[in-house]
Amino acid sequence: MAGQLIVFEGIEGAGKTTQLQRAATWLRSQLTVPVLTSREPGGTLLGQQLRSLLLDVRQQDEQDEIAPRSELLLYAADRAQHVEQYLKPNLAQGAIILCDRYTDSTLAYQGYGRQLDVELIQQLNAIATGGLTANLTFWLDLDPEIGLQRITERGAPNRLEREALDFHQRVRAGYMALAQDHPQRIIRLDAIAAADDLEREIRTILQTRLSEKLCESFSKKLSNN
Ligand code: T5A
Repeated sequence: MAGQLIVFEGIEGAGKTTQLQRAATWLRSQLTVPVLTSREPGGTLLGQQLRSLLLDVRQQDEQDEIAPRSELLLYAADRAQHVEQYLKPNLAQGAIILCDRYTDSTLAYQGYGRQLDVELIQQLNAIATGGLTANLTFWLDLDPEIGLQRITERGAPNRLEREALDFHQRVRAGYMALAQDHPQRIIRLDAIAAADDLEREIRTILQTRLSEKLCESFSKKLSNN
């Protein structure tokens, strides 16, 4: 695969979307290869429909509550479509794709948060991705109490944001375990830092990691800025 898949992960309100957008703007100013952004769930037309099924608070209605395994399979369906229709074709063209959440979200939320079988989720991730893994993952690590406070200040929380604090604490513990298992791929950032400081830290890491991966002309441009 010619391109690079760079993923932003973390609990609710950790600042993933903020940092992903800033990183995309900076990379576009530095590189001549296409720099694309996407997200899960919701990176395709089918995914947008699945996203609304998954996150709409009306699903919280007790009679219509989404069962944990149904939830797992809906996220997997979103991912399979996203990989096939968007990620693989664009990576094959050499794009750098910055993606808001990917396979680690399912392990952290459905595996640790919902306490479904982690091995089963790994198998499902392998099926949904056809083996496509992230080249680099930024894990924005934040105390869930602070993340949820940021979300509440912003307004109407979605279905998962409404889960109890201990759910979000398990999710965070899941990310910790994943970072320990994949120290080369997953980089932990302390997301309590100011957005400008995090942006600088991410730029420095991208500069190093992409210079190693991309051809010389791109790396020259990256290191000169
Ligand atoms: N999910 C997803 C699963 O359960 N399984 C899966 O497999 C997948 C793929 C997605 C939901 O689906 C779940 C996880 C999620 O619950 P979403 O709307 O995409 O839902 O939710 P999030 O990805 O969590 O998006 P959020 O917008 O809630 O959080 P972000 O993107 O981490 O945070 P951001 O950047 O939007 O910032 C949140 C607020 O904090 C402020 C921002 O201004 C904003 O108001 N902020 C900061 N404040 C102080 N200091 C900083 N450094 C700040 N950075 C941002």
